[in-house]
Amino acid sequence: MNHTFPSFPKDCHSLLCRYLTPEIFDALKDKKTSNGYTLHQAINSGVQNPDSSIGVYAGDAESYTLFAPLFDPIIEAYHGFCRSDTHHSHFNPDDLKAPNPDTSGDYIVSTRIRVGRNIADVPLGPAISKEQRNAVESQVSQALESLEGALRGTYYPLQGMSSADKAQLVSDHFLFKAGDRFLEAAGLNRDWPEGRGIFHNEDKTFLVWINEEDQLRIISMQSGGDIKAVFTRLFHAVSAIEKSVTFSHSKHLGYITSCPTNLGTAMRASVHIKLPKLGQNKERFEAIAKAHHVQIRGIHGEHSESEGGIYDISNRRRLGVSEVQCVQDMYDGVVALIAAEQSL
Ligand code: ADP
Ligand code: ILO
Repeated sequence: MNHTFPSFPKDCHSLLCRYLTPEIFDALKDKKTSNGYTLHQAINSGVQNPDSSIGVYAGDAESYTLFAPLFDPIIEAYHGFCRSDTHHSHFNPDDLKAPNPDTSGDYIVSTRIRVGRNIADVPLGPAISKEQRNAVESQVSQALESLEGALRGTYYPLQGMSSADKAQLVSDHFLFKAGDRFLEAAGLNRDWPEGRGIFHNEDKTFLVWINEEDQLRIISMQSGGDIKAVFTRLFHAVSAIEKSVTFSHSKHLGYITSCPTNLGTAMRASVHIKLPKLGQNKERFEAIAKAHHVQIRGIHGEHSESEGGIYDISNRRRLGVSEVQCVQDMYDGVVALIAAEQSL
């Protein structure tokens, strides 16, 4: 354990840097969860990467209570969700009001909705052992390979996959990238690529990443803007997987995830959308995004840049809002952004 208070550069804006005071550091620096996860491990990603927006990762559900003096203000700042609040789920596709906002196909390239999940009573990725990770891979891949109908598919382990296949899956936006420096410093890339892989159905509209930032990332995606169809497929997929796998969940924080930004619903609903004119007017773009609780990312995942005026627009809030509300946030933001683009 490193007992020295970390130093952050002057221009550091991470929530870690904002909320880690010397008092909190001293109170938590010698604590360890029952899986042996320490404060040093929880903050290492943000210490090594001062350009982090958040900077912390949990090693298990217990991290959120043991290190609460640090995690609680970060959770409140990101989600607007307080210690006394309770998270409620509402994952019913019938209640989503989201007719395709772009029937002409001029703006929305594709729609993707994912949720993160982790297995109950197993440490999260930053604290998991190699054996536990491999056991998660076999349990989850077996559960997935027993799915039927439109969800039927095959599991492809990363180990043994050709470099060309990997590169193609990444560039087609189906597979996670290797070597993320934020995950590296969080201990999430240990033993790479063993225990990691991707499951997908034949037409790649239903996919599951195994043992990336979370043990499962359950994904529904397709071309165009039929958001309701994507949400409905995800609902059926999650319900089918839940029949044989029990996920880590708490009454207060909803689904437990390694990054506090994903707690609650663990849902990120996004579109890849062409907004070349708004892209030239950053102030207006960001103001509309902020007003509708949506986040702007580049099209090759978080921390990537836009290409050809295409952006990734997704719900920002995930905790203290329901699954239906997450998608509704994204939908309302997209409708407003299309209207603004048309007006320019
Ligand atoms: P996450 O969704 O897990 O937060 P990223 O932002 O890293 O992760 O995105 C993961 C991958 O999903 C990237 O390849 C990204 O381009 C792709 N992706 C995200 N949203 C869409 C979308 N609406 N259409 C197509 N691909 C998408
Ligand atoms: N640890 C990174 C990423 C935070 C949010 N995104 C994800 C993928 N969890 C940071 O603090 O910038």
